[in-house]
Amino acid sequence: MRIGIVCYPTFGGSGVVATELGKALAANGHQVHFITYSQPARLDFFSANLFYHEVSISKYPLFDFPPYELALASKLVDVIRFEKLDLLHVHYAIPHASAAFMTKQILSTYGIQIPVVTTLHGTDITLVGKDPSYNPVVTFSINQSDGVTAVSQNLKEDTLKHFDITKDIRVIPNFIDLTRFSLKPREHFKRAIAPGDERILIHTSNFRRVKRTSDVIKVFQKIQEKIRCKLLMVGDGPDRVNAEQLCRDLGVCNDVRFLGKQDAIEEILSVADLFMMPSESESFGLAALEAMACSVPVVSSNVGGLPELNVDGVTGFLDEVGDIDQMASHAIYILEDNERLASFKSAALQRAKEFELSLILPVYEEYYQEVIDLV
Ligand code: GMT
Repeated sequence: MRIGIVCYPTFGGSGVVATELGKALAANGHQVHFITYSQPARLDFFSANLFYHEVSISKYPLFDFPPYELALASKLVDVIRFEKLDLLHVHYAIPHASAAFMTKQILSTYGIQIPVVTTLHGTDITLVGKDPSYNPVVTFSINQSDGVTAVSQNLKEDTLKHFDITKDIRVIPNFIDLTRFSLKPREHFKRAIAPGDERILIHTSNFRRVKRTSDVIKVFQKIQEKIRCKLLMVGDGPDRVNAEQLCRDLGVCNDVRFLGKQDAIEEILSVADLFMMPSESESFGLAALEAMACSVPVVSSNVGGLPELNVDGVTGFLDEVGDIDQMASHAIYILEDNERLASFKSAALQRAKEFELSLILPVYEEYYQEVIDLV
């Protein structure tokens, strides 16, 4: 197939899923065209089947807000016509699903029909999409897509609760490439971080409010009262400065390292003993899956799609949002005993294997065919 993929090119979850899916489709013989405003973060190698088309937005003094959606739709019309694409897959509804609708309308004037699949990722529904200023457009453009997928059953239910959706939504979970995400022997790095053989905790995110990064620090401080440990904070975003300040206020700075954005996240995960994800809302929790694939158990909140990934008491624990004490006591339970830690680690890896790329890729391929046959 010749497939167009639209996504945010950033390190964020939806961009990562879209890019990894595109790479895997290309490796499976499909021709994949990424259409976005800059080179996707993980599109970092050459493949004969991979193409990247940049959406350029011209600046004009009249525009306080440059109309990206229009520039994207124009680019899509151009790429679909000239590359003769069979299907367009847009990741994250806003504004990609409505740009796709506009594209379909324009292409119909050329006698071209392009099937569109929209994948809902999370905040496009749970935060931004629900906002009354976007809701009618999001509802309309989801209903106009030829296929709609959601990354968890919970996100599907949330979408049906908050929007008047007439289309069937197919649940296709996030996936993981275990050839990349696996435990790597990195003893030298471990010794550098934890010279006294302390346990290593880790959090990776975009440091947005929804991630509750201050809870990570508060839980860490409580764990430290019982267990010698270090904390790695990976990523960057608006709440990083608050998290750093909180470390100072709580006097834990010497044991917390802020590493910023990192490419080789699997290397860092390989030295970790526990991953923390106390999010306010999380439609799937791809970062937690990446940790589990590197044999790292997860203490997370029990919201959104997290219970569909993290098995309470087996691969980690699921606690109420903001319940610092319970998260700390569950983390201590996992970390205080070597044998118990080993069994949580092994269960985390076993669970991650259920989301292996090779299992999910054919599901997407079959779904594409189903949508193409329908149109
Ligand atoms: O996690 C983020 O804030 C980024 C966001 C995105 O769309 O880029 O991630 C969402 O999509 C990921 C991939 O499907 C999911 O694994 C994340 O759980 C989801 N984030 C939230 O729901 C907060």
